[in-house]
Amino acid sequence: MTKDDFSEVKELLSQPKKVVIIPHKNPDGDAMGSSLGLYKYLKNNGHSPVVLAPTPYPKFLHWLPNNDTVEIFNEEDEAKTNLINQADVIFFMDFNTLERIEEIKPFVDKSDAIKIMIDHHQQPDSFPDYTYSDTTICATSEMLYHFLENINEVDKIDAEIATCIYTGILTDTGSFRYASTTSTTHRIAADLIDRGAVNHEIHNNIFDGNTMARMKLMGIALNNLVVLKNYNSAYITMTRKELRKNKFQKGDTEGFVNMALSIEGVNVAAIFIEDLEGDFVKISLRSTGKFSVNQMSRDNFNGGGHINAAGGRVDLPITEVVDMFIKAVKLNKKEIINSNG
Ligand SMILES: [Mn+2]
Repeated sequence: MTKDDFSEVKELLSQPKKVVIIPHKNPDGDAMGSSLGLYKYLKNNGHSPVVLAPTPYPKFLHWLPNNDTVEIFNEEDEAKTNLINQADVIFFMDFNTLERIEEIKPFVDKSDAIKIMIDHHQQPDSFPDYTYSDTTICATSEMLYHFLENINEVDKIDAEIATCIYTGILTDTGSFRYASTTSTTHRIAADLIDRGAVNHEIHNNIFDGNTMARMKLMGIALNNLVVLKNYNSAYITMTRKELRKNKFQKGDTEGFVNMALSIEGVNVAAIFIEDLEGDFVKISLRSTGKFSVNQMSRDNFNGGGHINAAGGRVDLPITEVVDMFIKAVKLNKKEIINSNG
């Protein structure tokens, strides 16, 4: 977005509007943090906003301020489809293509609302009227802060908005540790604390909600962990059977792939998880340094994301997906070994 674009958006939001805010499906902390932060800002300023999530999201995010106002989309439910049909403005938070909200896409396609995307994933689609995209920024939630800066509204950030933005930054930076975390990120985090985000409570809310089922699944993940020493790589598999037996709940495997990446000498890590409903395997990839798992996922796993964090899915048996990964790390051996050089 140019300076003029920000002025136009500011002008657009100077009158009360019906606004729908859509995070990506299976929303994570950044998607929900940026969406609910924007919700509260718009609500405080006379608009009628609603966050419409394509699918449910994990329990560890349900404490977020105004979580009880979030609607989960259902194409059979006219009250929900009407939200889109009657919207003046639709915000798309933390995703770059309508494929990430497939359930809602047909309704968005028909809508003549002004469409605004705020996102940090690579190669955004061109459908929105305004696209605020920056792939160098660690979190869409940090981008929401910059968005408010650009329309001169940072002073409107209250404690709830600050809490939401802080949560998105915290979860998308792996607690301020990924390379995408900049001094600006820390300055914004400091400002958010000054504006009422209680940082230690947010950390507790996000990380101290482990269930016994999740701990058991973590044990299985660690047991299934394989290190490919010659390729500075590691991977974890989790089968449908293992998930079922241990009462898997959405979000339980969140962050497991980072355990593999944390091993000394491991520069690329993957987790392969059999889906419980569909006949496919979900993949999460992480890397350190210059090696792009976004590219690896685009080339092999029908997905994408960021340089150091990407996802994908493949409709093949898990053993074959693992073989594809092993082939890919062999092919990229040099780049992976030298990724931190
Ligand atoms: Mn994000």
